[in-house]
Order: sequence, then structure tokens, then C-alpha cells
Amino acid sequence: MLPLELTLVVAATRNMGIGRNGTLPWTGLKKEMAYFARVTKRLPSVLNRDGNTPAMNAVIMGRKTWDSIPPKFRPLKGRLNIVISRSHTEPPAKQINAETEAVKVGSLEQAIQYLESSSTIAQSSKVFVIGGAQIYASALQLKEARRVLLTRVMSDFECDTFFPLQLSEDSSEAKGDNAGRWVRKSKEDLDQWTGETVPEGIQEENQTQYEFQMWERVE
Ligand code: FOL
Repeated sequence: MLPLELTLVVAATRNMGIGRNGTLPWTGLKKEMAYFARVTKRLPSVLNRDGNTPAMNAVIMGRKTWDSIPPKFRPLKGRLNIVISRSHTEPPAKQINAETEAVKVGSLEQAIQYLESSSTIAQSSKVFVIGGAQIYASALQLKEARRVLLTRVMSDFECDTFFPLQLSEDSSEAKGDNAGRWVRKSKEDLDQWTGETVPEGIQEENQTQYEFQMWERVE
């Protein structure tokens, strides 16, 4: 069996707000969005063994998140996009052109099965869950969900959608409903995992402060 790992990527306020009216609660966090794009695109340094197929990372999202992405940015470039909807009742197409279309599946489990049967992705790529709340909640139930790349937004934006796990500021440990302790990792661990030098400490953009963090589940 392939040990597929899921990394959740999210930007959230201190009370874990992630969305409002079907979109992000804030506007103009351009460098934050650029971080999201870079980190989800960047391939792990190990290369895939079977030759010429260019490896890509995968991003798994729910249908509402897909709808929230500006059409000109869909599918998210340079990544295999997998979209979950209960209305996707056909088995996913075996061959899709990732540059122009998304893989459609009916559940997170089907998304994982699809990736496990796609040898190039399963063996050499990172798999990100990019929301929204319903899909994060499903992912957090799974042991495969090992890590959260959290951008902690310090301003209190009004939100109607929340990340279903409280990752606390003060204590370095968080308790979820669905098992496991979550611990905040160091800047060095974040740099190593992402393969880049992530800006450390409080960032500010468009009068909004935020911080790049990495959390991992400990057994
Ligand atoms: N995680 C983080 N850290 N920040 C986010 O904004 C974020 N957003 C989502 C999931 N995880 C996140 C879901 N929402 C795009 C738009 C909305 C969205 C995710 C992605 C999007 O258009 N992305 C383009 C970047 C376009 C640009 O450069 O402005 C991409 O190529 O990734």
C-alpha cells in the first residue's frame, strides 16, 4: 500500500474563520495567495521513477471551493485538480488533461483511490486538501491527514464558514473532535517541508497581519 499523506492548506482567522458568502473573508492578500500557489505547485525534490511524465502535485477541493476560484485561474495551474461533489456519480475519467480540466469524484475516499491508482502522482507528488469546511472535516477524520499549513490571519474578519479544528495560539497543542493532538512545528520544519525559505514572524499586507505556520498530528 502506498502511504499517501494529506496536507491541509488553509488561511484562517484566530477563531478559525475561513470564508464568508462563498468567498474568502478578505481581499488583497496577494503575497499570501502567492505562497499558497507556490507551495502547492512545488514538487518534492525526489523525482518520479518512470521517466518522462512530468509529475504534478494534486489539490483536492469541494465543489463550492471550485466555484469560488476565479474562472480564469481554474483549474489551478500546474496542479492536478480534483473536485468533490455528490452529483459526480460517474467514475472519474482515467485520462484527463490536467491543464484544462479537473477530475470529478463523488467523495474524498474516491479522490484518494484515484490518486492511489495513478502511479505517477501517488509515488512522487504532494497531495493538498484546499477546502472548504466540509472537505476539511472529512479529511480530518482520516489518518492520512498528517499536516496543516495554516496561515493565521490576525484580523477579525466576519466569517460564516470555519475550519473544523481549533489550532490554538497560546498553547502549542490543539485538540480536535476527531482524535489526535496537533502540535505546531518550527520555522525550520516548515522550510524543509515546503522546500522554501518561508518568511518568519508577522507579515503585513493591505493592513492585515498574518503568520505562516505548520502543524502536525502526533499519534
Ligand atoms: N490557503 C491559503 N493559505 N490561502 C488561501 O487563500 C487559500 N484559499 C483556498 C484554500 N486554501 C488556502 C481556497 N480558495 C485561488 C482562489 C481561491 C482559493 C484558492 C485558490 C486561486 O485563484 N489561486 C491561484 C492564484 C491566483 C493569483 O495569483 O492570484 C493559484 O494559481 O493558486
